[in-house]
Amino acid sequence: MKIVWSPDHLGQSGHVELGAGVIEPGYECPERLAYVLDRWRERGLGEELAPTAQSLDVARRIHAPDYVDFLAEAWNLWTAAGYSGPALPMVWPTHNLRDDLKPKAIRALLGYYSFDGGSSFVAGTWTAVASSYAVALTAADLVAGGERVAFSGCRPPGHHAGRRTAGGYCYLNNAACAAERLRERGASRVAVLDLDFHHGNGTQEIFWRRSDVLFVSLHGDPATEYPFFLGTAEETGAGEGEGFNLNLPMPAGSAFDVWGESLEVACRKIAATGVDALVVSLGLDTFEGDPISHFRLKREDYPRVGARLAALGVPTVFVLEGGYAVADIGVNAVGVLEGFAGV
Ligand code: Q9C
Ligand code: ZN
Repeated sequence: MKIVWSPDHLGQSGHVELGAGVIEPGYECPERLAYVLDRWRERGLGEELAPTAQSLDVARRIHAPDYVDFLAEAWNLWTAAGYSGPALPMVWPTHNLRDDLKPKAIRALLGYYSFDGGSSFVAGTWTAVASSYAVALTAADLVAGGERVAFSGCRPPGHHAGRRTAGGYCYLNNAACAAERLRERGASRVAVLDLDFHHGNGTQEIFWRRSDVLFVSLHGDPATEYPFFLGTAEETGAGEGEGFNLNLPMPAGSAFDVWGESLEVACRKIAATGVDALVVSLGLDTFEGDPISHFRLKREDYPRVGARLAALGVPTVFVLEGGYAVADIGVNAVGVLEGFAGV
């Protein structure tokens, strides 16, 4: 198996997020990928590749082009306005405010292009975001070129990023871009299976009206879990995309006996739909020790997940999403991959 990663992910450090009553250091920290790489090497899983150079064309189709431009410019606009700390949004065009007004002030643009206070910008954010995107596309290229499976060591993650909104530690939607690349390279239908604890609201939004990309998500019930405002079972897609969105929310506290049943439902949906390629949004925040999430998967559950996915028999791109029990993310991510490989 091959892993793609870039040291440019280190640019995303020193950022902050809005918590409950506090501004806190980002849970989505550089050590996360370091632990994955350590475990990858310890287990001798295979070759490490740098991403190949990637144009932003796919990002500009999956996202609004002006949003991609904004991500690239946000930090420069922030410092040009005289600010120095992390750029954090603070006003959002919700409900009865106008979302068709596009202000000029960077303080306002941060809210215009986000849905929460989880995705702040520091000096190295764009470098990291662009590298994370290139990592996912490179892994998709490996699979399009005939590899059975590839792992994208993405930082920052992507599944909360919508067509024109950052949020939940995400900026560009790496998994959606990987799916789009697989389509472009000949797959007639692709499934994105989102196993992160949090609903992949961005990926759902992006493919909502499309039948060529099936989106299936296992996640904490939005009635009590982030991102709260999307992810119910009744959301099934619209227009051409009707029937190509499947949400499987579960109550906080769910362990593998419940979660594994949902995985089975998800895998059967994917098999019944028929796809040429699979993108797995691999969040490890389903782990019992995760500090901000509320499922109870154990270390020994992760290889079983990988084995079930391999049984689908579809070329697969794994894309790293969340997982904040930092010292456990490597063992759990690599556990999925080893289960997939059958070692
Ligand atoms: N301040 C991903 O797993 N809310 N994003 C956390 C603590 C945001 C998670 C509350 C959770 C975002 C990719
Ligand atoms: Zn998550």
